[in-house]
Amino acid sequence: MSVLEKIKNKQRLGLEDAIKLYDLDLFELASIANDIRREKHGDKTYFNINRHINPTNICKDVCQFCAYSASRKNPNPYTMSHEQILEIVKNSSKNGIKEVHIVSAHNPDTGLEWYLDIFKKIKMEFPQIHVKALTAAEIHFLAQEYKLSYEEIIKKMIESGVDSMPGGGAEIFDEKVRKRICGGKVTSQQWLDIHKLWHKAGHESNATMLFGHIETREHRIDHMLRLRDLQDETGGFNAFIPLVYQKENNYLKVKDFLTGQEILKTMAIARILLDSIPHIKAYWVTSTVKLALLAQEFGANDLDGTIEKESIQSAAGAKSANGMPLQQFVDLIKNSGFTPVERDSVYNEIKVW
Ligand code: V47
Repeated sequence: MSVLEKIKNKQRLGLEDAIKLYDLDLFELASIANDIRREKHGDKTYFNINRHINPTNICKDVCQFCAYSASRKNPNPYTMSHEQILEIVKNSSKNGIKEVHIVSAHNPDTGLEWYLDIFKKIKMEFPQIHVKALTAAEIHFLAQEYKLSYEEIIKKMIESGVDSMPGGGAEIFDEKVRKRICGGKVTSQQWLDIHKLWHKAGHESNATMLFGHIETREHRIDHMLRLRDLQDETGGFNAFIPLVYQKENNYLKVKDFLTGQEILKTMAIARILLDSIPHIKAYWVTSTVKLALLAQEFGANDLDGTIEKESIQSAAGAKSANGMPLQQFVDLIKNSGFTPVERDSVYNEIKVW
């Protein structure tokens, strides 16, 4: 049976068939992914009003793709005080944010309580705000640093008020590529184990994939299929987020960058393969806004949010340092023919704009 027939019959594709999807005509692929997107979500495009906070950039790990952590290339180490963080949340809450997205570097100087206390303080002062915090890479770092099990860290996160986990730290699961781009940090299996434990504890998370660096198409498919397997087991992933590699100020020597066509094909393939992950997020920060809007017709049904301040990808060249104003966000979705639906962090609908 051909790949197209298998898709028509709603048969799942394995690695060999999935790779062939890249050989399809761009618009044929778009049409398949768009049909699935419309069946699942109609013309709704989800977004949230959120604030990203990156409390420290001091990191014990050296990921080759990272321009954010304090290093020779970015010699501006900082660690925010809890007062500074609370002030940010206070100001952002006036703008109507529903979520804080807190991701840090792996800072060995702060102490475990520094990480956990800030969640407690945010929850105490702003109980209505959803706290999405700590990637699996951070959880692994904290577990190692403080000689605790993943289960113990997860228990402490939940007790401190963390509601959901962001999808960062997944990068590319293929072990060889991973060793070259971020050797020494959480392994692929550990990343998956941590999300599994988080899901088993009754909470939801997202999953990312960093692509467009030294990986091949096959590595991307392998990454998605490992996520699909875990999702079959736990059902805990809300969204898959393909992050396009940004090339400035880091140590990776990448010669050829992705074309828009390759990015859109990857989004569409994600929508086709990840049948059990409800949402595909076109993260406008890394795909560019224009491509993210186009991605709505290639399977993506979520554009993340207004963000307000973005430090990780903008350090590597993305034009996202100041987020995007709400009205502009809504207008862009509307003008591209979709219905902007504000959501909370776990995809309950809040308002159709
Ligand atoms: O894992 C680092 C990526 C991620 C670069 O869960 C880079 O809703 C591109 O976790 N080019 C962290 N990407 C960001 C993250 C995230 C972002 C948005 C939404 C969600 C969510 C999670 O940032 C890291 C890494 O893959 N990153 N450097 C770079 N040069």
